[in-house]
Amino acid sequence: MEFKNIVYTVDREKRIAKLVINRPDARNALNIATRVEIRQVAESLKDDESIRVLIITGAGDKAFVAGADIQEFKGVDSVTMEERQKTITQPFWHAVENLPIPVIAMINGYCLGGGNELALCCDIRIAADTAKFGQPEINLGIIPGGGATQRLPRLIGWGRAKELILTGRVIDAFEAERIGLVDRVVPAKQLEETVIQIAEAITSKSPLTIKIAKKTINKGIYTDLAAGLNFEAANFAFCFSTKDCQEGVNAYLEKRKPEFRGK
Ligand code: CO8
Repeated sequence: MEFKNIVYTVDREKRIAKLVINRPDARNALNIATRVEIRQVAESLKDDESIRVLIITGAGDKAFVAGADIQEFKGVDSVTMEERQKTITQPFWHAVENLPIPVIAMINGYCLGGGNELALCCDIRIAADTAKFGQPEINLGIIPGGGATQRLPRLIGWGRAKELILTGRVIDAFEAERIGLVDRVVPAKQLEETVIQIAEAITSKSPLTIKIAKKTINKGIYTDLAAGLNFEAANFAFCFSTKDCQEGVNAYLEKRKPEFRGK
């Protein structure tokens, strides 16, 4: 696959893929072409058993993603925007969020608007201490359109989400960690190393069980507790039909390291 707006690399040995949004001069703003390219990668990873974790980050040290590309808002009417949402933007979020493998957002600078919404579609968010977060759409006379009105309150609570969305306030990485918007903050120089460590911890497990765990958690985010618990019970039981479960239990009892095969 050839890309103009992203750099996509794969470490075959580690089974980790890395997607760098590569528009540093525009603070990695997500223009339409970038969204299409990221979606292409996500679609290609859906059935790729050889990759077990995807890392998403931004080029340079200034921004993860500073939001949608505001240039592409100029002169757009609501009919065109609705069409764009349906055909380009919503399928893009959906493709990232529903990837069967874990996705780690490696947040290395401004993480604003659609950038924060992209991070919200990832499973784990690790930030450099220099990163900054916010939903500044209100300053442009719009509301968030990439899921922040729905995903952000589910992650950090209604009150905090409303404060960020209604004021457009930009917060630093430590506040983002305190309110649960990011999972870990590390010195900028240690960002990549930390993310790789987490990715490797994941790739050392059964890829099958990892996928089941992610799917089960995601189902629970968007459903009621009873349905979520039923889904968990069914998936927990399903694990007992896998070879990896037999291997994990036997390895524990035999006091050795398990060798998971994803079956
Ligand atoms: N869109 C387009 N260009 C951008 C964007 C952006 N979001 N952010 C920065 N740039 C450009 C600037 O225009 C500037 O270009 P130029 O050099 O040609 O003038 C260049 O990047 C560098 O920017 P600054 O000089 O402003 O750099 P600073 O380091 O001083 O500031 C900031 C960085 C704080 C990130 C600042 O650029 C800024 O406030 N950017 C806008 C942030 C914003 O409002 N984001 C929300 C956008 S709306 C949105 O995301 C809605 C999402 C809906 C979902 C749709 C799909 C993704």
